[in-house]
Amino acid sequence: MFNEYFEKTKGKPLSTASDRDIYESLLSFTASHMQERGYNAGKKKLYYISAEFLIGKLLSSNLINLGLYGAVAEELKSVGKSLADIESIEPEPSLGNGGLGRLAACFMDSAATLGLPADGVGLCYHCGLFAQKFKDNKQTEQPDYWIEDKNWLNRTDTQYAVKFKDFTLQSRLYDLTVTGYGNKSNRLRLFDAETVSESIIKDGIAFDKKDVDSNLTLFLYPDDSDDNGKKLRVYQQYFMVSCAAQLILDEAVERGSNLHDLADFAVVQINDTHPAMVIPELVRLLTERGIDFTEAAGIVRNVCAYTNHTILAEALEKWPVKYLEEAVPEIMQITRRLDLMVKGADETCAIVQGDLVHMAHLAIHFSFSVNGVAALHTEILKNVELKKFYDLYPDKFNNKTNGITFRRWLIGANPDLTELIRSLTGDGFLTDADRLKDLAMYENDTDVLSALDTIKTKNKLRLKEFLMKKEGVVLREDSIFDIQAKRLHEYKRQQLNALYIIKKYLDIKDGKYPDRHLTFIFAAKAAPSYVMAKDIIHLILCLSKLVAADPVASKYMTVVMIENYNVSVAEKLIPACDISEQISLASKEASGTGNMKFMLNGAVTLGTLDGANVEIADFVGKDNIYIFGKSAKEVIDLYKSGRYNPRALYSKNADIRRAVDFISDTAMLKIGDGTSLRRLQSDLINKDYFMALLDFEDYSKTKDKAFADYEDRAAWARKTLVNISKARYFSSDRTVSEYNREIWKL
Ligand code: 26Q
Repeated sequence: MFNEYFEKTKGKPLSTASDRDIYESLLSFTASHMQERGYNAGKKKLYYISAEFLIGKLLSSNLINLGLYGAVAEELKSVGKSLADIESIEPEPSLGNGGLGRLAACFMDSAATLGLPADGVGLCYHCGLFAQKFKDNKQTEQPDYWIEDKNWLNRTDTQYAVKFKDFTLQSRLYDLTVTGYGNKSNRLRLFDAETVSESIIKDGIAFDKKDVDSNLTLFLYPDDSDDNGKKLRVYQQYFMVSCAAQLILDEAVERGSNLHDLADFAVVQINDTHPAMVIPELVRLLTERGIDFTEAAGIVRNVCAYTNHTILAEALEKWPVKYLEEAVPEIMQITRRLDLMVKGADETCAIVQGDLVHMAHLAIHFSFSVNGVAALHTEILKNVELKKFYDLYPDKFNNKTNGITFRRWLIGANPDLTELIRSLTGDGFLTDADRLKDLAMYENDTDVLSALDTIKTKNKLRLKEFLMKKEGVVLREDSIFDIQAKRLHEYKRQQLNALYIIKKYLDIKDGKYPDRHLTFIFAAKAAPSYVMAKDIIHLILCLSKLVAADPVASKYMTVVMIENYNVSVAEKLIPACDISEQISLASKEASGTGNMKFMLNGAVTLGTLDGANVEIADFVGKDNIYIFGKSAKEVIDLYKSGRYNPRALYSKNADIRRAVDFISDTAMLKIGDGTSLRRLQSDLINKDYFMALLDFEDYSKTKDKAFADYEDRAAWARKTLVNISKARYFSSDRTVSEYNREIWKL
């Protein structure tokens, strides 16, 4: 079919075309197969507002969902072309930082697949998350342009005026069709500012932060380390929610709402606090359209639902009153009036406190639903972090454990495993993840277990080839692949993993060799202004150089840090993984979703009882997961007591001391930057806010056990089978169905 289409539209045969020609033609071919459906039909509709949609490349995902992937791949193969090569041409839209943005993308896929009327609403950033480049073993940042002349965006005629204090910006809406499995589509509605200009980007990702009309939608989350950065974030957020609110009201009226009954026509899911200003903005627009303030506030409360994605206090947004007054004084005024409506005895629940606006408080008071993203996370919100709010509104709080779309993370990323599951259980699992249950009966089937092992090796070979081209490193497919791929953050504790690697290295230097070659893979970006995170990257890159240059150590281990981790890299890494590192300090990771992707692809988790790891452990049972470390409760109590003392651990425990001391060993200083290495070392000894030293011993012991267990190949394959089968619960189809049944009611 594509063959014909190409010849007809391009006037030449496919066999003589360049990959770029084919890629561009595939864009329009694919788009022409997407079914138009009445996007503003029906009554109630969901608006999922999010500052991030980490959608990743769309070509193969769209082809899969349209049911065209296999046929197109075959056609291309028959003329000597490879769909994989053509996919690699597509620039990746990295319109998100990590989990929260990727979750939004998975939800769009699932909502479309389930046939739910749901729009995603966000910003059309000209540059996605910065491109990471390593220089002198350190991270540097480059702008990441992703919009080429031929792209997936549909420019629309929809425009809104967004009024700031001193000026008004004109927006334009770009729609992106989100194809669900079986060609049921929804739309991602991305707003851009007409005045934005890429010419103001200078020197990496620097730009004039005061030049708001030229820079508003240039970047995803501009650096917020200085005041101008923070202000810009306020401008961005207001721009996003004002466009969203205008769109929501216009469409609801078109569907027959008189606005008093808005809650029957629209539900707004607020993805973390970033879009929380939609609350005062909706109130403003409703009053502008003649509804009185108190009624408007009540309507908005019945329309909005809020998802919390974080427990870290420093990630909870609090905006200085003066920023809001400077950018959007009317919104500040409305926020104060909303605050007065909820003023009770407890000052700590107030929205405006001193000179700060607490965005989470605004979102909780004026939503009808507040949810956490994993069972443990929701319990911590209810009983610790947001206890006062839970006491006020017990009925609002609910849990929705995260999920991932199996279309991208299984069918797309792991075609061989998909085929094996299909041959064993039939096609049902593609739309009904529960069918993965049927895999369980093969637990003792040696053919199936060895097929799983063969597939893993094949995926390792694929990764090997990819990394050979991308980084020039050579992996060994007979090695154990131990992978930690996620944003770089102290609470995720890549430093703990690095300390283990140092220990292994020193053991090898002492003549204690592992049974098998070990491959430690990291992939992570650090926020550009996050010094400690960058220090950890530096440590890992130095270790990787140290090991590579050591003739003995390199025989037993390899350390790789992959540059520029993004969705496409994840799709290559995850299917090749044996051990999935999910080692956050218990109580700190709200859920995690990488943990789900890895298990679905037959990796065994090495993790703490944190976030969704708790549910993973419950499902797979203790023989099929490696759990270590202090519990969330112990950690929370330890913080409360203020008694954590890393220096005491360092002094007492020789293993810890040996590993920590090595960070500034002369061998390391020869490779790395002493200031950075010493800063990290001193932080570990004196602060260690995320308690890496506390869990080090248990982590080492448990990791050694996992490596030892790997040698019983049949038993290991059984573990991977159980993990794949139990991953069914973590389908985002299940998550989105729960949101719909209990919150959206579409
Ligand atoms: C806040 C203020 C100023 C600037 C930036 C931010 C900011 C930006 C991004 C705060 C938070 C984020 C992203 C958070 C995030 O990705 N959270 C993750 O959400 C996942 C989906 O629910 C969870 O699985 C992860 O556990 C959680 O860390």
